[in-house]
Amino acid sequence: MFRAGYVALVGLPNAGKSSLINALVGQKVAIISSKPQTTRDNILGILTDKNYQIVFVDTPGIHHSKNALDRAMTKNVRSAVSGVDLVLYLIDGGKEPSEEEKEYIAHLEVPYLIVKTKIDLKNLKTFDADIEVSSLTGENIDVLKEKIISYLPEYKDKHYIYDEDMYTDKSVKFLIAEEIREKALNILHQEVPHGVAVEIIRFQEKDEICYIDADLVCENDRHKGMIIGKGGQTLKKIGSYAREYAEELLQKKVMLKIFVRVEKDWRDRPDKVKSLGY
Ligand SMILES: Nc1nc2c(ncn2[C@@H]2O[C@H](COP(=O)(O)OP(=O)(O)OP(=O)(O)O)[C@@H](O)[C@H]2O)c(=O)[nH]1
Ligand SMILES: [Mg+2]
Repeated sequence: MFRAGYVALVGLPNAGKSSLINALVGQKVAIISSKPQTTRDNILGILTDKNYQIVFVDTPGIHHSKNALDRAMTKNVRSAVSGVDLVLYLIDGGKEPSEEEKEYIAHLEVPYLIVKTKIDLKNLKTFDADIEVSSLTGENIDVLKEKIISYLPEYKDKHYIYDEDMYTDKSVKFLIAEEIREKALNILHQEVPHGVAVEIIRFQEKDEICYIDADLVCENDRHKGMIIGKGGQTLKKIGSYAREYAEELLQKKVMLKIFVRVEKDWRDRPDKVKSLGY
């Protein structure tokens, strides 16, 4: 029997959803950072084997809506949860689940597993979970995989929802834009990261080389200054890490130019949020 279906990863910001999806798929499909609210879109990570295909949906962390971007993210979570075969509800092993979370879980209308994450950490809290994992060490990832498969619908013949060799639904362009955002998130501090978006404005791939121009969008001139850094050092660092990733992904030389663009308070403007792809 072949099994195939959809599994959504849901939980508070920073619970470890993107890290777990990457660990399950065995490829980097989603960016990760220590700052909450890293993921903004629903991102698919696809794991195919001869007997199954699991389509994982990474989602933005559940949080209260403050601006147009937050509202778009909340909508993404809601749409991810409807119609899947299984929800993995992730709880950071170092944090006690809140009443609000328990209530959210109780109201889920699809089968779910509570997954306690980051169990490699010290000082874990004790709470009930269906499975405990570490994306960092890989502990229990295979056990979780087997459990997940048992929830998926069965088919007599091979039933691929996506091509066998696809590991994400996102384009190379999207993956590179996200990588730039990840590097920016990891290098920048305080309030800057949340107001950052990336737009690829030129993507020209030739046999030997790929030319990529990207706009790193931020909310005001002060942030722009912080992103560029003293003598352009910060932006240079972001660019060189992201270029390394792009060269690995495309298997060719990449000329990456990043420009910093200010879109005044874009997160409060629904039209801007939409035009930036959220
Ligand atoms: N020690 C340890 N840290 C982890 C593990 N999984 C994730 N983390 C860390 O937890 C932080 C958040 O991880 P993410 O995977 O980005 O979390 P997320 O739930 O996708 O966060 P949002 O996209 O903001 O909702 C990062 O600093 C990760 O490195 C783990 O198994 N062990
Ligand atoms: Mg994430």
